[in-house]
Amino acid sequence: MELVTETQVRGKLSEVSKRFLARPERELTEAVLGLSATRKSLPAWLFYDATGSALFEQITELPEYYLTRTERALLTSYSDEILELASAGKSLSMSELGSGTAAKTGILLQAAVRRQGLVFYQPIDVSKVSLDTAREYINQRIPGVTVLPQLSNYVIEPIQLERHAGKKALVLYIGSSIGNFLKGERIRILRRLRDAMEPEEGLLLGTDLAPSQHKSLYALFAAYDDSQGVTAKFNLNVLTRLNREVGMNFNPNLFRHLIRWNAVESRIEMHLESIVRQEVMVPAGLDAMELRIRFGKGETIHTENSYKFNTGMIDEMFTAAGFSVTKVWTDPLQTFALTLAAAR
Ligand code: AVJ
Repeated sequence: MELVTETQVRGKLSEVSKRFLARPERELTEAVLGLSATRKSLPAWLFYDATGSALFEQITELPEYYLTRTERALLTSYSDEILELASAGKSLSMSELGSGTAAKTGILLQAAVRRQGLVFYQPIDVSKVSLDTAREYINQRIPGVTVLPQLSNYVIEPIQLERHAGKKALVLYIGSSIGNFLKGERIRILRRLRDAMEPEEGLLLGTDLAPSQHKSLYALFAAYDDSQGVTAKFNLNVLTRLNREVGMNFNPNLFRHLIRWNAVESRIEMHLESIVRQEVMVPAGLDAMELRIRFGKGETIHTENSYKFNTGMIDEMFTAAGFSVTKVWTDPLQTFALTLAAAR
């Protein structure tokens, strides 16, 4: 790999893509480019194929994964207040980035139906299975909601919010999904979202919070390295996905799930550590040039960042992206925050 230039890698990958890929080549090109870099990494959206999406659902139910249940409790307590502040007397429609199966969103949708009768809901996600699950779940459980699913990767594709005459949009970006992105990326995503919104429309953002006197680093570690090994499976599944979709030949048994707390960056990092010195192949395209990805023993692929926020980080991010904070809700132990912000 060291001997090949990035242009060669890109050229080569477009051949690989044409032959092997069902997905847009741009996405997997990004994935394999990450493996070709000196410090190997993969984009976090790669986790969410059908298997990965199901594993993530399992994670959200783990006793160690406090994020989902804390956010659910906040939504249960404050849905009415959130909708009251977001609507400012108008009727709302809702769009959600990274909706997954929309399990928690049901709480807000139910509250919205109670307020205004009918609600349009646009879940936006990279996972087809999750969108299907979301639509079915909502159609069965919450009459009054019209679900308009959109299969899209909001990280790299344009963000298009469904507009409805006479409705004010409320955008949901919950689950601390934004924690997957670096500071500059976070601002860029929120700015693109801001550009799709009208002034005064609301964005409800869920963020996991940094360790404090109430929240131990130990709890954070447990959340990302659970005793049943579900998170490890979730992490390792990206290798299986690359084998299937790009035709690579990873042996997942030769990698192990590894997490690190990066205090300087205030983030949990997930890595896959190569337990032996080894080589993995990206199969040859029409030019018959194979890519070999070499791993030293103990070398890692950085597969995910999960940023842990404080109020300063949240304020700064919203300001930079063209929003002003309306209100913040947190649990008593300050482990998780929901922030409502208005587009300026
Ligand atoms: C969906 C990005 C919020 O960072 O906590 C769960 C993904 N990674 N366990 C998170 C995840 C490992 C999750 N987010």
